[in-house]
Amino acid sequence: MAQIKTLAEFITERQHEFTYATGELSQLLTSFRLAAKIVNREVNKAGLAEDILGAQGTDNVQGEAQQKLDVYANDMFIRMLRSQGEVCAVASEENDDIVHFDNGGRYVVAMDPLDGSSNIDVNVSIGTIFSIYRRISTGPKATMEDFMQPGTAQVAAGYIVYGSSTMLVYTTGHGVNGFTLDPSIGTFCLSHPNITTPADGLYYSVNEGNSTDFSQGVKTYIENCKKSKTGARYIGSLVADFHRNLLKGGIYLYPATAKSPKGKLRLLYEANPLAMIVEQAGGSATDGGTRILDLKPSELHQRCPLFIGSKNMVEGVMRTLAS
Ligand code: FDP
Repeated sequence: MAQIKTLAEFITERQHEFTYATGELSQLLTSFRLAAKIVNREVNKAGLAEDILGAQGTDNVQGEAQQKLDVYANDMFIRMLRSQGEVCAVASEENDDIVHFDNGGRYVVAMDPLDGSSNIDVNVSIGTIFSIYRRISTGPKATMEDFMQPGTAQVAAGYIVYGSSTMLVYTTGHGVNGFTLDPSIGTFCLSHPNITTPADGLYYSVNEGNSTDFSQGVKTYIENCKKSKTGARYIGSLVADFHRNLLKGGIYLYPATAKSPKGKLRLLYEANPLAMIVEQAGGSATDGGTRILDLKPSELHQRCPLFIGSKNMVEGVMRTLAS
């Protein structure tokens, strides 16, 4: 029988790669590991449980209707991060402002607790995305300065995809590894060691319903994809589309539109963590002009255009946009 390696064992084995105190990374990732299992349980019964399924009746800071599971997932991740003690503050898609823990923790987390939430009640994959930074401010509480660090300062980033199986994928800057939740034992097991993304992808993922709003460069790139018979895949959950392209090779595009002139996706907890992961896997991420990880944030919920995936495809879109 092949030897099983659990996520907990893997983190312990690889914690020497972490620049800071070795136990800290285990604690940080434990929060996500535990909360992911609990959120996964709720996601799986969303089709049955009427009290969980459906809109909560409030709007989040982006003006989007919050689904009940968004709120549940947000509370769960925050509770787990607070209990582990390494994180002193969280920026979440679901909270207008920074959530402080007042515990002296040395890290801050930016997260989208349940991404692709419009797919919850139709049984389509959704996800969680997280980004971890070392705190740089020195006062009693974390400040905006801690969250305004560029993506290059991330010490770890990851996502969980709740799909036909549930996977946790993360990086600490030493490659990307993926773990699949074995529901029979309730444990994440190493299933995708050392993920590398193909340099030439087979798929492009974009909401073409918005295409009349796209710049001429983006339109031309999409036309070129069609001419070269590149397959189209769009799930409408960033994590799921990204994960698919990471494994198979492809590009995800969310350019500026008339409705979202700065792009729709959020820099801190969508673009940056996925950009760190894709680069670690050999791919690229850009906003169309600048490498995502070099962008200097100025707002907690800042949006940016996103072109992310296989290296040659991202280079191709950059060339087309520049021509
Ligand atoms: P959602 O609004 O359902 O939460 O993060 C926002 C996001 O989903 C991404 O997960 C997804 O890729 C994108 O928006 C889908 O946007 P469109 O419906 O505009 O295509």
